[in-house]
Amino acid sequence: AFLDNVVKHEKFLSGTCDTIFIDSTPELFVLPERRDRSTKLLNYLGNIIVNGFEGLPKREKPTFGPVRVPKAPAGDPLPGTKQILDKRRPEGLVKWIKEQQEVLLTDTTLRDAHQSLLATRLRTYDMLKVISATAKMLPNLFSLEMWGGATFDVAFRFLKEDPWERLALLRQEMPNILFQMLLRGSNAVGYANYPDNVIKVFVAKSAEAGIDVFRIFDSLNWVEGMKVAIEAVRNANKVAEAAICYTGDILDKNRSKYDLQYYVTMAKELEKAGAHILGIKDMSGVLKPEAAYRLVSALKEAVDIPVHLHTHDCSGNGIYTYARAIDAGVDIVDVALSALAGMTSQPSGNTLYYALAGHKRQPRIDIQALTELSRYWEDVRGYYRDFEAGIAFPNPEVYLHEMPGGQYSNLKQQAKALGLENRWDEIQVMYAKVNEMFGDIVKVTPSSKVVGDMALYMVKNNLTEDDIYERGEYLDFPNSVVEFFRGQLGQPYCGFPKELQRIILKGQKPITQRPGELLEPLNFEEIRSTLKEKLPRPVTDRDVLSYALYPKVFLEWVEFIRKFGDVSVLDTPAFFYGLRPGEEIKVEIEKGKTLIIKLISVGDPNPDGTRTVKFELNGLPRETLIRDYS
Ligand code: 3PY
Ligand code: ZN
Repeated sequence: AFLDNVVKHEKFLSGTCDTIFIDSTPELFVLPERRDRSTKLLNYLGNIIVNGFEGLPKREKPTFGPVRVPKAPAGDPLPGTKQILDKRRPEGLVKWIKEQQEVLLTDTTLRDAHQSLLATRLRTYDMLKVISATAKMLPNLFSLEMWGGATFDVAFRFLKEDPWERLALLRQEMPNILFQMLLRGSNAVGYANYPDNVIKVFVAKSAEAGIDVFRIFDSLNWVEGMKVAIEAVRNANKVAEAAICYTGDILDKNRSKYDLQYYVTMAKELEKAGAHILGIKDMSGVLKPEAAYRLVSALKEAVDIPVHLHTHDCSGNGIYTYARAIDAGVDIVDVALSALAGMTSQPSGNTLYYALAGHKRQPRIDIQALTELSRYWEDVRGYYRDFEAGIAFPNPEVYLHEMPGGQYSNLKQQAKALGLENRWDEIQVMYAKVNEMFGDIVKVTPSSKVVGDMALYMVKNNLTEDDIYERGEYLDFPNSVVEFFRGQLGQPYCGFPKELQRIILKGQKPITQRPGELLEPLNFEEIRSTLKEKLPRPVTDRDVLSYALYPKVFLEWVEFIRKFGDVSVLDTPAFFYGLRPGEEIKVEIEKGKTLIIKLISVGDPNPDGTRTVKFELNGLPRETLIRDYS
C-alpha cells in the first residue's frame, strides 16, 4: 500500500520527485490505513490458525481460565527510588541506599524470571496490563529489572515486538521505580564483543529511553572488558552496578582459583573503575548460604559502595542464601513474584518476606500487594505453557555442573534438537569436564555458551578429553569455541590453557587486547542509509542500534512487520494459538480503535496448497488465503 501511494503521488507521476521525496512527503505514509492494518492482522491470525506458531508443535488452542487482574489504588503512584535518583543523582541514591535498615528488593519478574523459566517469552501486552498497578502497589521496590539480557533479542526474533517500544511503554506507566537492565559488558545484549562506539551509544540511548540502573558484567570477570560500559553509564548520569560473577565455591579448600581474596580484589577494582553499586551475580545459584555470609561480610568490609546480590534458586537453597547474606549486611537482593519464582528463576519475594518475619531487616513491602500481583502472573503464566522449561524440582546437582539458571533449559532444548535428549546426564557431566579443561572459567552468557557448545560437540561425537588432545588437529571445533580461544570474548582469569589453545587454534594467533579496541568503530551513518532503503518509515537512532546489534534479526523483524503489521496488539492466546471457529476477540489497534475479529471457518486445502480462512471483521465477512505448510 505504501508503494501504491508512491506510484500514485502526483510528484511521482509528474516525474519531479527527488531523493528526499519520501522524507519530505509524509502523506505517503497515510495508507488506507485501518483496512491495511486489519488485513495484515487477519493474515497473521490466519497463518497461526493454519500453520501454528513458529517453533511450537501445531496444536489446538488450549482453554484458559480468567485472569485475576489486581485492583490498584486510585490516583498517582507514590514517589519512589526513581525520584531519588532524578533529584539526588547516583551519589545521592547510593547514600540513601546505605541509610536503609531494611533489605531492599529488586523485582526480576519481567526479565530474568521469565528468561529462566519461560524462554524469555513474556510479551509486552501482558506486562502492560499490570505495570501501572505494580507502580502503585509496590512503591517501595528498589528497582524493576525489566530489560536487557536475552529480552532484546527474543523480543524481535520470536515475539515480533520492538524492545525499545516495550521500554518506552513501561516507563510511561511506571514513573516511580528505577528501571534496571542487564548489560553483558562489551557484549551489550548480544553474544559477541562489539566495537566500543556501539557500547557507548547503546548505553546512552538505553538511558535516554528509561533505564536507570545498569548491571554490568563480563562473562570472564575481566574488569578491563567492563570499563567502557561503566564509563558510559556514568556519563549518562545513571547508576553503574558493576557485578562480580560468582563461580566455584569459596568454602572448598581444594578449589583455590576463585577464593575469597579473588572476589575482594575484583570488588576493589570495580569500585575503583567507578561502580556506584557492587553486584554479586550468582547466575548459576551456586553461592551456598555460609559462603554468602562470608562473601558479603568480606565485600562490605572491602568496599564503600552498596552490595546487591542476585541468585537463582536452582538448588532450592535461595532463601537461605539470602537470609545469610542479609545477616551479613547485603543492601539489596533480587527476587521474583512467587508465580514466576523458584527453580531456575530467582527466589520468591513473597517467601522472603515471610522468611524474615521478626528480623530487623525484613523488607518494607506490602505482602498483600505481592500476593495479588503474583496471582495475576499465576494466571498469565498459563499462556506460556508451551515455553515452560519443565524443571519440576529443586536440584542441588547444580553445585556439580554450575550451569547458569538461564542456560539449563536452553541447553536441554539444544540437546533435544540434536537427538541427545537421553544423554542429558552425560552432557551435564561433560559440561563440568569442559569447564575443567578450559581452566575453570566463569560461565555466564556468552562464556557459558562456549562451554555448552563444546560439551554438546563432545557428547555428540563421542569424544573424550584424551581424544581432544590426541586428535584435536583433525577436529572441526564449534565456532564459539575457536573464537573464545582467540580471545574474542576477552581474557580469562589466569589465562588460557596453552596446550588446548594451540590445538583449537590450529596456528591462528590469539589476541590479548580488548576486542572492542581492535574492532573498527561501526559506521552509524552507513547503517542509517542502509536502513533508509529497507524501512517503510523514517529511521530512528534506536533502529540503527538494533541493526548494529542484530542485523539479520532486525531485518527479519522489519520484513515481518511489513507483512503482518503490529501484532503486539493481539492478546497472548491469540498471538500464539490464533482463534477457534466461532471465537471472537477484541483487538485495540490504537487507543479508541477496536477491531472485533471472529473466526468463521478454515477451508479444506485448495489445489494450490492454500486454505481459505473466513473471518468476520466488525461484523462484515472477510476472507484470507493462507498457504498451508503443514
Ligand atoms: C544473561 O546474560 O542474559 C543472563 O541472564 C546471564 O546470567
Ligand atoms: Zn540471573
